[in-house]
Amino acid sequence: MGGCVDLPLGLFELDMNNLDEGVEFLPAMNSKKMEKRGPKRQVVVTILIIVFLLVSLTTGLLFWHFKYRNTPIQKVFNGHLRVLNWEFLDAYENSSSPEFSMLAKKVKSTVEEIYKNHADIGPYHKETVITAFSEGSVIAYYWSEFLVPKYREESLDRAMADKQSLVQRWNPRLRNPMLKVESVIAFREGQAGAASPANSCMFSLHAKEGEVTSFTTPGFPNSPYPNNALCYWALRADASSTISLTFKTLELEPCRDDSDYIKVYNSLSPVEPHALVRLCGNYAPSYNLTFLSSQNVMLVTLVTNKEGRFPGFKAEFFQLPKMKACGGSLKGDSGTFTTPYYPAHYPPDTDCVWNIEVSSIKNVKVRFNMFYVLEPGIPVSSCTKDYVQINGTRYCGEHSQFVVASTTNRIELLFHSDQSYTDTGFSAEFLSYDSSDPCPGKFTCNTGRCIDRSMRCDGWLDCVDGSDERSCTCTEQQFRCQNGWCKPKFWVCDNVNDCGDNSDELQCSCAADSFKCDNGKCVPSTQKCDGKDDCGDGSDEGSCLTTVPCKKYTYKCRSGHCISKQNPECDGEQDCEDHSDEDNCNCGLRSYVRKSRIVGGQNSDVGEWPWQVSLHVKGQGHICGASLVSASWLVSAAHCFLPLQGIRYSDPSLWTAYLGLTNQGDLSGSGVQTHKIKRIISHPFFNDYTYDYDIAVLELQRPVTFTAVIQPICLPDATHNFPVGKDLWVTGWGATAEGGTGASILQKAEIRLINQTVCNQLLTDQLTPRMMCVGILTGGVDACQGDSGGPLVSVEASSRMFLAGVVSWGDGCAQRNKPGVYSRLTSLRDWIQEHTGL
Ligand code: 4AZ
Repeated sequence: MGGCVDLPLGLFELDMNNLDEGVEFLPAMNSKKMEKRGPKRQVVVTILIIVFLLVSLTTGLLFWHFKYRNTPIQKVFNGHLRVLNWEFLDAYENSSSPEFSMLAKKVKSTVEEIYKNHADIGPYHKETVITAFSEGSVIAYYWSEFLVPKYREESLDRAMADKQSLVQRWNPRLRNPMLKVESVIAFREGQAGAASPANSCMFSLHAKEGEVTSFTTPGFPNSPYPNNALCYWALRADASSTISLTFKTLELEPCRDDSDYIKVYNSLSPVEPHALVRLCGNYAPSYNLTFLSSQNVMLVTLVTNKEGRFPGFKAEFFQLPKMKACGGSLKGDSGTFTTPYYPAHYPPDTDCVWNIEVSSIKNVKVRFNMFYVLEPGIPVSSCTKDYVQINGTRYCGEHSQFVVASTTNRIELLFHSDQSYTDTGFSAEFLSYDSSDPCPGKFTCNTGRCIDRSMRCDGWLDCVDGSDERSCTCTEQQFRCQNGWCKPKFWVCDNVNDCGDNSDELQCSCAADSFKCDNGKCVPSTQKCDGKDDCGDGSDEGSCLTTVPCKKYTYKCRSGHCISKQNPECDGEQDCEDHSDEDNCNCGLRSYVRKSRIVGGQNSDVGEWPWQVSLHVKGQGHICGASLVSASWLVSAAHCFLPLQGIRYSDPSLWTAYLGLTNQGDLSGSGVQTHKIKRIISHPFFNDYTYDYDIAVLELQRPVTFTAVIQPICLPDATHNFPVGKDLWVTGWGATAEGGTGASILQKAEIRLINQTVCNQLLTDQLTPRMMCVGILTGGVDACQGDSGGPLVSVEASSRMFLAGVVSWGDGCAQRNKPGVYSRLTSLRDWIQEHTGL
């Protein structure tokens, strides 16, 4: 035995010698010994190797067979079938009733029989459970579990997907079947049932004629919904009805891949092809969350993960008669029409046709004012699921206003929704037009849309196809882009590609060995990150990411060390060794991830600007805006507190701050908090002639409670850089036109930061370093009287919003080349810190 063992070892050594020169060969005398015993030993070795190989092969095969080929995988299918020869009883809605159990038993054995007769299904079927019944005659819902070897999985999937074969295999076989079934449909289980929840709940609700039925997540609104939960709400209506379901409030965990979610199905089976919507996060109260079913059932599921505390939802549903038909024939010069139940989500599985006809001497066009026909995962180029079709062209997705014109007096419009995922739909009007003058008094876009003549050649694309900006002769104040468009000269070299072909930014590029500063200046590349502010705005010392000597433009960590990264505060990255750049960052975020898509114009949605404050004076109503920067402090403009007509506006007892407010007409609305002011500190250098240092901080008598509609805005560091050309948002209840009255609904406007030198020229040298100009130089968008003191905010890294300015003054409102002037927060930041500690 000893020799036998020696030999293979020797072989290995030989092998290894080929690899490693340091291993010695066996001595010559040993090899002689081996030669002598050679033939017998070789036979033994060969047999041993063969045996070894055979054993390995068999083990491998067995291992593969059991582990991969034969080890069954568990698969669950959700299905439903229609029982034709059975009457529906109310008791079938209660799964613990004897009637339910009796029918469930029959359906179960029918399903089992169907499976048994199918060679690709029967052998792998483990269990079927009947979960619910609904009317029509009787629809039974069930799930079936299978244990199937991997190599048979595909054929099982195929067989289960073939509803024809499932029914055919059943009916002819039984000469006298107790249950006549059809439409046996099953789908692979989606996520909803795949979880292994610790908490599950099941509710069954039937709509009552003429009544609205409410339901909520467990514990709502006093305690959060459970973690690790899977809850079902089976909603039913009478046989010839459909269901309208509305989520009145919805506050779930913010959306992530594995976050909590609810799904609504147009079926009592949680199957993806019948899913209507998947919702997570938090929706503004005005967001339309109404869904329609196509039949008399709906299923709501809630799937939660193992952590988080969120309130959940409150929902309502009622039944309504099944829609008979939609679409129809529309005649006349103009008219309006919408998708069924607009602005609720249109029902699935619906087809509508509108035949529109105007007077025979005119042409007809259709203008979509709202268009939301978006199906998740479907590119707008294909429109294979839900769509609108006009003259053979399909439209889907989300669009701002657009027009489809016909060259005759008729148009046929078709709307189709498939089984799954619905959206808000469209609201449209049809209009007759004269083919020789389609837009009387207006400019006609190539798409057929009519826009104001003043919008032609103004630098903004008002026609979606840009036809309003083509073939323009540029004015004195405009720059001609290479693509022929005319843009305001102030947009040249502002670091924004306004032309679309970047030609407005080309003449400004610096030489190859130099660096382009954010303010457009060129400095030698060697001066970048040299610790000196060569640009004058610190941009050559930004993003160097090293600890540097502290300078005016370097961010100072709490430790006293300075870093040269630009705008490091609250950007989600820890830049200071002591992480102080990411401290106090509970600010600048909206609570609602989805805001309303229906509210039009420049009205703000509830909770869209949760730091916006309305400052009221007793007997006078809203006077100025302000921004919430912490639980106890507001930032506003000093000029709001100047004495006027004998009234001492600097007296804090005159003022009341309204927080969480959107509509001035609803001061006691839900979510609104009122606070008295403890003290008003205006900047001591405020100059009521020049409006230099126009800033004030206000301390509240008691701290606010942060809510979904009340949140603080982030204060930028004094070194924060808001680059010229950046789009910023201004909000307020100020006048909507110069000399006009204030707005009732909080207004918002997107405006641009303008170069300080350019603006100083426009405003005849009235700017100081504590001011900045923001606006649209073509006019039309601006802050105005009553917006003063309110926020000018910038969306920064990690979507946080920072206070960039405070509405201060202007030469009128929204005039051409007269942008609004704002107090520059960064220049006044140290003073704010000194008085508020923030
Ligand atoms: C004001 O009177 C006012 N166009 C505020 C801002 C602007 C003009 C006037 C800017 O409160």
